[in-house]
Amino acid sequence: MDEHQKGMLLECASKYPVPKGVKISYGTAGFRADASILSSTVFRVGILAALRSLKTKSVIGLMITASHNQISDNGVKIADPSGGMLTQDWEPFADLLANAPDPQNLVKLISEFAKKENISFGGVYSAEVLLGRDTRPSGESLLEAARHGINSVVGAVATDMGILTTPQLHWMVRYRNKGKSSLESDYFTQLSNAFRCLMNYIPREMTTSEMDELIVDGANGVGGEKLEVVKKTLSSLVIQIRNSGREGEGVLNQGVGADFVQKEKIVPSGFGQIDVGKRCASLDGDADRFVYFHVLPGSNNKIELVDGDKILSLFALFIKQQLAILNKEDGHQVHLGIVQTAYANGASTDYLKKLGLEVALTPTGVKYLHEKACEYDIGIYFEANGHGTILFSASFLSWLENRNKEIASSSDGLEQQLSVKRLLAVSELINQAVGDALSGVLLVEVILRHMGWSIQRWNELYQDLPSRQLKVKVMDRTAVVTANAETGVVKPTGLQEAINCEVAKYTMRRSFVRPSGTEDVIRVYAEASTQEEADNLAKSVAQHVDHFLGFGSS
Ligand code: G16
Repeated sequence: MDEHQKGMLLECASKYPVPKGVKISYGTAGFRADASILSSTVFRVGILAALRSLKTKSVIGLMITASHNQISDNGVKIADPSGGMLTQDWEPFADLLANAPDPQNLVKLISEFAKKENISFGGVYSAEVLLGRDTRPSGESLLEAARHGINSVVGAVATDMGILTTPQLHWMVRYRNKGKSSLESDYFTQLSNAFRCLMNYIPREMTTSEMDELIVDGANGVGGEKLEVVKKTLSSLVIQIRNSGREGEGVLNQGVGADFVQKEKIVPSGFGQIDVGKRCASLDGDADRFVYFHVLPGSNNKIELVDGDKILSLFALFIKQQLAILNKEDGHQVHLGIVQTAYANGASTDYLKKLGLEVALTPTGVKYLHEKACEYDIGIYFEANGHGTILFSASFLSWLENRNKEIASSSDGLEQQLSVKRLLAVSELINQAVGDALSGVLLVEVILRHMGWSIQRWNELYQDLPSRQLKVKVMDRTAVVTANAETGVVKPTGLQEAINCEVAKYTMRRSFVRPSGTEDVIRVYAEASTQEEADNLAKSVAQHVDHFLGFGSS
């Protein structure tokens, strides 16, 4: 690193001092904290993104969002050249960078890291970073901090793509690096073309009830506004959007959104008895996850939740059907794999295994699930909270494309030809970079029509085991260390034994705890044969967590 570069970094970094006493760590999906303490972190992640761009000689994405967290929080996620999450190899450096106490220290770290990674400054390739942000009020100033971070690397260019959903930014990075046009309008065009294509391949006439409207809770975030755009391009889909973030509609993620609906299992604000039985979906704050639900009759606003596990099951069933049609004649074996986390409802895993599917388990976090799903010809991954997608390997896609080209001269029957076309359209509709609520909702809608199913029929695929999720505020969440895809606690000593004792009191039960990587809490999950048992098990495990690590309030 030459003196000019050093000088630039020192000068810019001095404008973004680290707040006193703050230690921040790279979590499940980047850095996340109260927005008021994040400027220096975001500035430094700007530098990191520019370094990553120099290292990979590719465009990198930087998204300002705290997704499902409360409005006063914010955060930063990085998209690698493939559009996926930042490589895990760089997470320790991200931690060091964010916590370097002063500009001199920061420059020393960057210089050493650049040397180790063979990154040269001021070379022929200039770094380029695409910036996006969600609708949080703190987003604008944090985006400026990121821009300053990027601009403190000689020659680096920051391109502001505006207010976006997180998956849109990931998609843009992926397509830019493939040399394709990657404007927001290209994203919308791709989604609507693929959706129309799949609708055209539905094997029968649709009944009027199948054309029923879908009601979407936009979490008062960016998703509602973007869905309005999609909606205008698709005449065959009737969507009513509530909690779209317009003035007076409510606060981002407050009593609304996929995280609220999935955890609380009650209607989001703006929904009620008037919606009983209707097909509803809920997006999260940056529209990277979604769940479905229908409202149950009664005054308590309870819902029947159709979560990420059931979305996964629907997708798996559809893909399996298409592959079965294709495999019929030439015996071509496609490796289809499913990836879940410990939060997956036990009934969903049983269902998927009964379908004959291979199911793998990873720790929480898209970065783990995505990596595992890449190992298959088609990998379907979903977290119960609604974050997931379907990945198609490059070799399987090119096999499909070739088969599609040869269709006119091949001996394939009509159904096989349609299966090839359907799978190709699914690979275009569903975001290949990261879980995406907009494309996910469109795929659910088209598959339900393909199957001729209502949301109630879909929900009957299997019956969820009763479960409960709680969170416990603790002094230091890093004190909990887990193993075996987060199903067992290694530290603090004695906590796992205490959980085992609670679990032993019930039949058909399971419970685990893990530190959240996005909120300052320990999460508790319990599953049992009745709701009362699941609630009691979760409560007693939460009390143990509080006893070991908390403030003693449970
Ligand atoms: C992020 C991650 C998800 C994870 C969620 C909760 O979602 O992308 O993989 O499930 O956080 O993580 P934790 O339990 O560690 O707090 P989002 O939608 O908040 O970006």
